[in-house]
Amino acid sequence: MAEQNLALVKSALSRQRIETPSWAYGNSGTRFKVFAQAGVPRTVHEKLDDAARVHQHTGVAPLVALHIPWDRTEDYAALAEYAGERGLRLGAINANVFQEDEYKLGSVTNPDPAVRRKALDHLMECADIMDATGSRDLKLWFSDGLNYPGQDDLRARQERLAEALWSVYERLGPDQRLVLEYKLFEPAFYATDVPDWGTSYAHCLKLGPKARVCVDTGHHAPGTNIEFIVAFLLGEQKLGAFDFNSRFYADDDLMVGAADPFQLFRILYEVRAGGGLPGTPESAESDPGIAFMLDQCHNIEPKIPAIIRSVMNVQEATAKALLVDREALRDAQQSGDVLGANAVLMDAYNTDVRPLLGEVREELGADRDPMAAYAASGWAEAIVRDRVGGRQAGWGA
Ligand code: AOS
Ligand code: ZN
Ligand code: ZN
Repeated sequence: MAEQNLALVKSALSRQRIETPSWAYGNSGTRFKVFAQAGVPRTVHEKLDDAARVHQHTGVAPLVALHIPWDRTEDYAALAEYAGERGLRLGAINANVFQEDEYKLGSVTNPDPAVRRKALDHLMECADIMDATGSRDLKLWFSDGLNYPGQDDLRARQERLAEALWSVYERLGPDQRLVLEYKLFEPAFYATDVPDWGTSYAHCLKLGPKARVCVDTGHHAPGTNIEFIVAFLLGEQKLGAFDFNSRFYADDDLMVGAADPFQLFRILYEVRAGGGLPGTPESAESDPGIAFMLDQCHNIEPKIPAIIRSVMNVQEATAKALLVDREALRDAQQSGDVLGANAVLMDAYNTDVRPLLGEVREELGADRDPMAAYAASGWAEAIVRDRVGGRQAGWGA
C-alpha cells in the first residue's frame, strides 16, 4: 500500500474511540444463573478503575457509558473528575425504565399516566446527570411492549411514546442528544413498542437533529442485513450510536466480532463509506457523531480481558474496512465487474491487520499486544486480592 494511504489508515485508526459499558465490568448472567467472579468492581469507581486499564492497554477506549440507577452516586461531577484523573471521560447515560414493578405493563407507553410520569421523571433525572457528567448522549432503550394481542392499543402506545420522547428532547441542551435503541423482542414477546430501526428512525425524524438511532447489533431477526440499515441511517444523518456485541441466536450479548467478524467488517465498511470515521477522506466532519459503544455481558469469561479483546475486534474490523481500495471498488462497480468488486472487499477482509494495529498502538503509547500486556500487569491478581464482595451488575454498586 502507498505510504500516504497507510498514514491515512493509521491516523483514522488512532482517532477512533470505543466506549465501554460500566455494566460489562460487573457480574452478569442469564436468568438461570449468575456466576460471580472474584475481583469484580463493587462500586462505580472501581468500574472506572478497570475501564482505565482497558484504555491504558488499547489507547482507544477512554469513554465509559453509565447506567442509572446501577451506577447511581452522590456527586456526578465528582465522578466525572475521578474519571478524568484516570484519563477517562463519562460517555452515554443509559436510562433504566424496565426494572421496577410499576413497569410491568410498560414505562412511557404504559396505559396508566402515573406510571408514565414516573418513567419520564427518571429520563429527566438522566438528563440532569448528563449536565453534571458532561455526557453527550442519553441512551434510551424501552422494554415496553405486549405479550398478547389485544393487551393494549398499539397506536395509542406510539402516541404516548412520542409524547415522552418530545418532553425529553425539549429538555436536552444544544450539545446533547438522545439515541433511541430498538429491539425486535424480549422481554415483550408479541409486540415491542420500538421493535425496529424504522420505528426508531420515524420518531427521531419527527423529533429533530438531536435525536438519532442506536443500532444494537444483537437486536435484529436472524439474517437481517445490518449494514444496509447502517448505510441508510448514515446517509440520512440519523445514525447516532452502535451497541456492539455478537449473537448466535437472539440478544446474546457475546463479545463483538466473536460470532461473525465478517458481518462486523461489512458494517464498518459502510460506516467508513458513509463518512462515519473521522480522519478519512469520506468524512466531511471532524466528528461525524457516531458513538462506537460496546453493550456486552461477560458471563463465563474474565471481564477485563474480554473487553480488551472486544475493543481489538472492533479495531480489526475497522482497519480492514479502511484498507478497502475505494478507487478500485468504484471502477469495478462502474464497469459492472461483479467478481472484481467483490474481490476488492474480500482482499481487504482477508488482510492480517494485527501488525498494523500493533504499530498504531505503539504510536499511541499503548501496548502492541494489549492482551499480553494486561496479563503481565498483575491487575487481575490485585483485584482478586483487594476487592471482596463484588455484586451483580444492575443490583447495587
Ligand atoms: C437491551 O436489550 C439493550 O441492549 C440495552 O441497550 C442494554 O443492554 C441495557 O439497557 C443497558 O443499558
Ligand atoms: Zn443495547
Ligand atoms: Zn440488548
